[in-house]
Amino acid sequence: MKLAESVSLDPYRLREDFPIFSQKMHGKPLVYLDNTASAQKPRTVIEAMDTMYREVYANVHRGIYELSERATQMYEDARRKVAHFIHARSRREIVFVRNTTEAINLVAYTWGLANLRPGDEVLITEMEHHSNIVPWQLICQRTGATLRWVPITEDGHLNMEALDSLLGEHTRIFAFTAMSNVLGTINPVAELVRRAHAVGALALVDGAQSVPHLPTDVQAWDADFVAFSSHKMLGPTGIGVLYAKRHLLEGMPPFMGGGEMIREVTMTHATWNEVPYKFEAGTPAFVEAVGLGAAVDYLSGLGMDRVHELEQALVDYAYERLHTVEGLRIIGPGPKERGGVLSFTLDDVHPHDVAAILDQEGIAVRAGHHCAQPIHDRYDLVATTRASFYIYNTREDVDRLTAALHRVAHLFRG
Ligand code: C6P
Repeated sequence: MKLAESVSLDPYRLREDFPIFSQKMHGKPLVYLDNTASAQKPRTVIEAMDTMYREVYANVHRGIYELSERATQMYEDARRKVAHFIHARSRREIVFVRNTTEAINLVAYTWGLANLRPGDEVLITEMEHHSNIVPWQLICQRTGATLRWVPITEDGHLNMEALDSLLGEHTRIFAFTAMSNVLGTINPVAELVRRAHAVGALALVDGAQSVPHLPTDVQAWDADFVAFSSHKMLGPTGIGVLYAKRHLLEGMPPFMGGGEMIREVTMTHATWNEVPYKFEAGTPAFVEAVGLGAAVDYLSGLGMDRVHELEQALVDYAYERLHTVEGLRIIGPGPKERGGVLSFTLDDVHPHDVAAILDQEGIAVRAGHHCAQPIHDRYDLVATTRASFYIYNTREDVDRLTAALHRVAHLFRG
């Protein structure tokens, strides 16, 4: 057994890789618990981008001079690393986009507009982020297709019986999240894809929350499309990924028109470049892609099984500790069935007040509907406070959060 597989990760050691933790917030060590929104960056990611700007900066796929060829090589190496990380068959199945939102829009506006008709159905779930709702609403309005929703159970799971009755001969695509950004629910992706395929539908997986935290194997899932963002997996903002099976990419019309996505342009028509370049119009975010490649190296070095194991232990601990706060209610499934995301209410205290008080303690959490209003509607809530973990969070962070929440509860009761 390799050493990397046998030893648990030490978050105290890992924190040292993240320059942001060397500062204080309101005079206290920073407790960063907003990882579901965006994760912090290790030195290796920052340095990879810095080096590229200093030493290898030139536009990619356009120059026939040494610097551009080196930059292109680095950009394509990043694509290879991402393909390997999620077990894609080939780097050609990796389209670089801006983020998860753009990846899902790309599928909706290309595959969706080309294939959906009145009478067709697009199936999503009640636990989706707005990124996997609004593009489908827009495309259904334009094509006359119908949007249908899989409901969730009280304890935050997909209602699998309802799913069976919703999937049918009219379903053209089932688009669902692998892990909820509010409930933390980890969905049985391979099983959901299998059920979609059984009725002849395609399956799109929103991997924004799962790819950064769990091992990903798109071939084992047999997913048709998977969308995720670099900034949530220790990489830079401005770059994300659409994975798609190659034959689907080849059959889809382009999303945006412009430089590099073409083979030939005349005054009357244009033909398209091969995939994935057909979908990468204009100068891509190549420095960011290299930063994402460095993030993938970092996570691969840790091992995604160990990342999950570390977060699982922390979420177990946090679930127990937070329940010591009077009036606190966590929504979603039990700790064994969720990733490192805990959204909660605290009696009648508004989540914005909770977050503002925690901020004074140097603790960063998110408050609001987390771009997932239908989930909040489902639980009759307007907003929740959310604490979310990553590899650099410690039990001490959870203890500080718990102590601060005790103070908030006391303040508002008193
Ligand atoms: N959720 C959160 O605080 P972008 O913004 O395109 O990188 O990711 C969108 C997105 C899509 N799906 C899921 C499940 C998500 O959680 C997110 C982003 C952040 O919960 C920012 S709103």
